Amino acid sequence: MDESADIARAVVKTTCPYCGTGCGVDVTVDGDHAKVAGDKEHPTNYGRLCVKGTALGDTVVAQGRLLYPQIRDADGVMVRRSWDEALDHVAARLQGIVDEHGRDAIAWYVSGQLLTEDYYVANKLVKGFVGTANIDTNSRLCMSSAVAGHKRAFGEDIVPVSYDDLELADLIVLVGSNTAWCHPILFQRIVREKERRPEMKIVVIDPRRTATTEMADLHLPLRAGADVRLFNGLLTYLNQHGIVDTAFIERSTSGLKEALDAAEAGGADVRAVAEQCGLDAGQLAEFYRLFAVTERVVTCFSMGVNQSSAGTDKVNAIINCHLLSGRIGKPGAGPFSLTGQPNAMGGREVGGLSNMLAAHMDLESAADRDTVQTFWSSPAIADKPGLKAVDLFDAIDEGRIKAVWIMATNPVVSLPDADKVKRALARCELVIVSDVIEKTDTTAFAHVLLPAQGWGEKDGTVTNSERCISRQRAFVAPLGEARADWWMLAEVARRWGFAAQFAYQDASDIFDEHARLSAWRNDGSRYFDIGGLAGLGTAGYDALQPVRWPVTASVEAAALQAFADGRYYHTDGRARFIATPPRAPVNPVDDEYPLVLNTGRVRDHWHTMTRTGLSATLASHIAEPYVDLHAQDALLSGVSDGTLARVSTRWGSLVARVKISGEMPRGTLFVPIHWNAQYASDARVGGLVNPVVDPVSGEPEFKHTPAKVEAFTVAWHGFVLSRDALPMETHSWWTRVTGAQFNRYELAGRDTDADWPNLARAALGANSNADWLEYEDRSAGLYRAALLVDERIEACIFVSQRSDLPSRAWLSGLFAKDVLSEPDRIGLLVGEPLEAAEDQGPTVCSCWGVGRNRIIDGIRKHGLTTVAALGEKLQCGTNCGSCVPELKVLLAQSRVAA
Ligand SMILES: Nc1nc2c(c(=O)[nH]1)N[C@H]1C(S)=C(S)[C@@H](COP(=O)(O)OP(=O)(O)OC[C@H]3O[C@@H](n4cnc5c(=O)[nH]c(N)nc54)[C@H](O)[C@@H]3O)O[C@H]1N2
Ligand SMILES: Nc1nc2c(c(=O)[nH]1)N[C@H]1C(S)=C(S)[C@@H](COP(=O)(O)OP(=O)(O)OC[C@H]3O[C@@H](n4cnc5c(=O)[nH]c(N)nc54)[C@H](O)[C@@H]3O)O[C@H]1N2
Ligand code: SF4
Ligand SMILES: [Mo]
Repeated sequence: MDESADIARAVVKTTCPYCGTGCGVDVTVDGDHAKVAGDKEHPTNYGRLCVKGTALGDTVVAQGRLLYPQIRDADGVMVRRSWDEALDHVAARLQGIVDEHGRDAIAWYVSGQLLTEDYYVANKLVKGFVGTANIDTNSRLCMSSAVAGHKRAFGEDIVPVSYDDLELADLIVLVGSNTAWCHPILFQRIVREKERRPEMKIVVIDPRRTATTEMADLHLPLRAGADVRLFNGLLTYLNQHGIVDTAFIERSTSGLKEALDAAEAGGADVRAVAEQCGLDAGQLAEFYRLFAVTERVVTCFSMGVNQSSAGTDKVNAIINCHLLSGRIGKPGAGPFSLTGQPNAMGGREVGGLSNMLAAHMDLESAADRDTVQTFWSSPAIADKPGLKAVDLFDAIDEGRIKAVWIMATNPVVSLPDADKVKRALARCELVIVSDVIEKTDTTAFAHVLLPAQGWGEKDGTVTNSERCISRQRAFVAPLGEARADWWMLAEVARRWGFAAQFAYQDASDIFDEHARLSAWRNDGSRYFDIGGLAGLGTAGYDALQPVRWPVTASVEAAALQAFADGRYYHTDGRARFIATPPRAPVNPVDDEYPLVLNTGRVRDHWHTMTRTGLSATLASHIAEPYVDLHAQDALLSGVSDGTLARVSTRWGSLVARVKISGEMPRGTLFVPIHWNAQYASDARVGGLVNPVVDPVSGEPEFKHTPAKVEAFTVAWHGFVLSRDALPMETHSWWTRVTGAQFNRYELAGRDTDADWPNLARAALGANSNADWLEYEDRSAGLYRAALLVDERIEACIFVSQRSDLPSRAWLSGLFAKDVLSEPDRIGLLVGEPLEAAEDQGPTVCSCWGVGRNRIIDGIRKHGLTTVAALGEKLQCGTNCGSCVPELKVLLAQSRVAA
């Protein structure tokens, strides 16, 4: 046997646990390090990975893991217990609450980050054996408007487009989607196709300028919330210009007249529509024209559509246009809801939402309930929809729900009106949390903590945005006593006397049952059918290759494009046009709260940072919580770039760094969703978001809360870099950033007469053989110091009355050195590098660690004008491509400057 065969055997093929793009990953375990590469055979990414995927190895670590079951004792202290003790406790306490208050007094709140097998067992246990539908999921915050829109239009939650269709399209419309940052590999596929066929057009509809809009032929910066108006206008326009597939409409749809009437009610003239959407009429007309003249159009949409009090109507307003023009069920055409979480789609297959039943069946249908209950041999089945996420936490707050089991989600950070969520959990009799991480904003409220297996330890399947099922395979042994989420649930079921119905040996048993249920009493009545994957056995399941559903026994049915036969899944087999009269966001701005708070994602962090927060590579792109706003609004609010500001709404407030990126339209703010109490003193944006929801889907209006901005005045700004972790959480404002060889703390304080030399010594713990470099200018409020041991830097601190402190990137570089040079030491005293080249500036290309200053310098020095030339010279942008939009901006800015 040669060595290469050994290495080949050690590669485990699995799936990236981040976004719904669903990239295949090859993992090689090398000692205690997991080496990660793109899977060249996976039909999603063909070997590519974005920054987050590439840095996955950094997150397969023991740091911060929840290792053992714990129960809170009478003094409020979490105490380690055995699995048996913990599960006995959970089963008995839940049973006790049901006996006393009924089955609707307990609830589950689960997640699109569970594997399909976990998700299936959770739904089976709750809906079929507890007999309540009080199980909702964080997909309510994410995909529920798309689900509701699909069900209204198609009769079933079906995404009719595949990634290949994007490459076949001649026009791609991206609505409310920052695809470049949130679905990077999918976006790279679009960009590459655009390079191959420059005549292919990309239109982006988003109030903000983003990395995605940078790559577009046309950007429509519409007024927040105006999407229904815009697509109603398009429907009218298409109708007026005869872009109407009459044969298809007569054969396969109903409801057109009502939809057209509702669309036209707002005015049929493009200029009027443009004005209502806050758009330039010429640009809007250009979009309408492009849509009208292009047969192959895919409209991708994401959270700017779903997370709205008119989210479901936005979805249907988009679908209406595809139905009218017959641009659906054909190659390169159709509406495409991009899923957020890795298994958002799998969750929908198993009926994860509180108003759904397993295998795309309906909770409200007696026949479907009978099908599911008979298949499960279950004693009871929920017969009314359970509470949706926001209502569910209200019910906890009001004491109607007395116990909740939270799995794989962090609601204290991610729900709207999140301070209320805190209050509700503090009041709740029994809070059970299964998580992989010990300390989160939510685990702080747990009475019982159950350690779940992390990404590298779990086995099962996930389904991505294009309905492709991929295996997630374990490649390391579970840490501590971590167990699969499905196992915890099945063990509780066993304690309730349902051992026979939950007798799973491994994930393949569960998948098999799920596959069989999807085909049972189906006969083509439900499009979701993976009966062809039943009976795989453990070996077949282990070897399962990525496959798109449906996978029925009949090969022809599976190969057909969804809706190609013009058949839909309402009982009459027709699709529905839905009338969508436009509605403004529920809470308008007013004099007190004059700005619209928009919230969303940054490129290199994932949600509440429990995993991406561990990676220094990922932390270096955007290190701190920030509020982005227009220069004019900043002026009116009395704040300036780089200072701190308080952002407040009627629901709560936070403090973040002001950023004037030039990307925000007047009257709007953008705050990222990621920072929370583990990483910052006061930056949890969920506390500010209004708890308004869409009336059909129950999805929260995360993108629109009236807000105001004020200066957060501090006496000093500072930061500390230290090889040792230090307790820095006492200052007025702080944020913690993971560094490669150090911990970084950004600080600010209101105390005016701090004795820095003493404070620094106390904080950094100078020992006797340490070398202490120090500079202080009391009158200017300046202080800096560095601690050296054996010529190596151990820690440094910089304090100033002003916020423009020395470059952290330069100082990070010093921590990589074993011996500091003379110029390094002088630089520390002067507060800046002696040679400019030492300061890369903030990271732009995380894959190759290339900073802003180096890129600008490269452009100037070598007269570079293209992204390709930059890549050749500095490597930036040549791996995952996520930074290409930022490189383009830097190239453009340098051209302007020149
Ligand atoms: N890097 C990264 N990637 C992720 C995630 C992550 O945490 N980090 N999370 C994943 C998950 S779960 C999800 S759901 C997806 C989300 O992916 P996206 O939906 O692409 O991301 P968001 O940043 O939430 O919001 C998208 C855009 O909607 C715009 N928007 C706001 N209001 C409106 C409006 O009224 N109309 C329109 N047309 N647009 C509007 C915002 O300005 C924003 O640019 O990302 C997934 N991918
Ligand atoms: N303001 C605002 N809020 C938002 C959004 C927004 O755009 N704006 N977007 C919303 C959307 S789309 C989403 S999807 C949510 C996401 O919000 P959350 O679901 O709350 O965010 P995550 O940080 O992904 O939380 C996942 C938790 O599960 C743990 N975990 C990871 N894997 C496993 C596992 O296998 N088992 C178990 N038991 N635990 C695991 C992680 O450590 C983490 O604590 O946020 C929503 N909230
Ligand atoms: S695009 Fe990036 S985060 Fe999303 S699945 Fe692929 S590698 Fe993971
Ligand atoms: Mo999401």
